[in-house]
Amino acid sequence: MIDQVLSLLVLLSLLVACAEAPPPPAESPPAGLAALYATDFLVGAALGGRVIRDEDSLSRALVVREYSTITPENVMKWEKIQPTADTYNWGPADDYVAFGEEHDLFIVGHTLVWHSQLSDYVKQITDPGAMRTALRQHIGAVAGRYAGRIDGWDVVNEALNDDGTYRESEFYRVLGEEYLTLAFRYAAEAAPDAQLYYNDYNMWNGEKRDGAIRMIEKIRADGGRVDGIGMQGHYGISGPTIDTIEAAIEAYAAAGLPVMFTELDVTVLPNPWDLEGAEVSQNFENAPDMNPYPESLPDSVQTALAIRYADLFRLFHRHRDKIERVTFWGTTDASSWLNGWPIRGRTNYPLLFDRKYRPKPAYDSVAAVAATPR
Ligand code: 9MR
Repeated sequence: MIDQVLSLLVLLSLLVACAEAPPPPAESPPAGLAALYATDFLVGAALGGRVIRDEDSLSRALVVREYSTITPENVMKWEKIQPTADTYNWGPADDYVAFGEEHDLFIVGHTLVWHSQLSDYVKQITDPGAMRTALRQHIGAVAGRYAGRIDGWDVVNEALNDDGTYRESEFYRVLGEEYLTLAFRYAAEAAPDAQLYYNDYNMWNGEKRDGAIRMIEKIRADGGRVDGIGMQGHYGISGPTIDTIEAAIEAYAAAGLPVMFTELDVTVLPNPWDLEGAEVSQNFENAPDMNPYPESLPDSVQTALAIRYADLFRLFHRHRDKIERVTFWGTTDASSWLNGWPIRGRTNYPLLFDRKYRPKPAYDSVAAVAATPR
């Protein structure tokens, strides 16, 4: 009898032990930066034409693995999507949106109203009524076509000078500041469910920052809906300082404007003119000392880039309650616009993936920031 009770006890303890046995190893956590920052903000990349046309399957795989949001680098710009008043070129934009939907990504539209890459027919308009019509037609057609599918639009891009005054764009010359409110009102009409953003470079600059806040307060007072600020984020290794970027994030948030970092990259090449930002009309002659790393990036610069990215992502993480998205301007160093600006034909290294699609030390440092208790 005692023996039977003992064996029953042994059997019972075995059953309990089995019940408490650790579960089989869980599947490894999802790879990629978006997963690492999933509770903080979306992370994504801009897609160039080759990626959108499915001519670069490695970049597509990289985007699907790493990111939760995409932006079209060029295919939705005015001159591409509506080259004349009555011609539309939907194909590449349709492919872009389909790719985002297929992979369940947050899809950004870029950009409805911008002075650059603007169709000639718009540049020729001088009559205010005709300009209002052109704006409404363009925004209505483009934002309307993707209503409910594009999650957020850069409605107006780069409307300000660095001192916070209005840029003398075609729109401004014909309509004055009225065009800003109209753009946001037409976008809200055409795509009522999309987030609507104002997007610009050098948004850390105090004068520009204050000008942007004044401008958006005016748009809002006049009945436009603005849901957030796009700080493009075309930065250098040592500037702008983390403190200046931080002050801007705080100022926008205090004005009721969540922040997206929309076009992040970090140039490592010489910049003797102290150019800041992304004024696309600036271009200069190439020379050997302007292109110091044509073959590969020295370790010291690779490390400096990794440290810069870690500093930026520590800042972003600290302000994750104010930041909704961080988008890199491109997928790999090979296709970055910074190989061609402000000097054509250079070899730059501004992103997290090298020319062979391999993660760089900067990638590891961004991933490590997500993994470290901060
Ligand atoms: O990355 C874009 C590049 O391929 C184009 O040639 C350039 C033309 O204007 O525009 C680049 O993207 C810009 C973006 O649309 C707005 N902010 C500045 C970006 C870099 O110039």
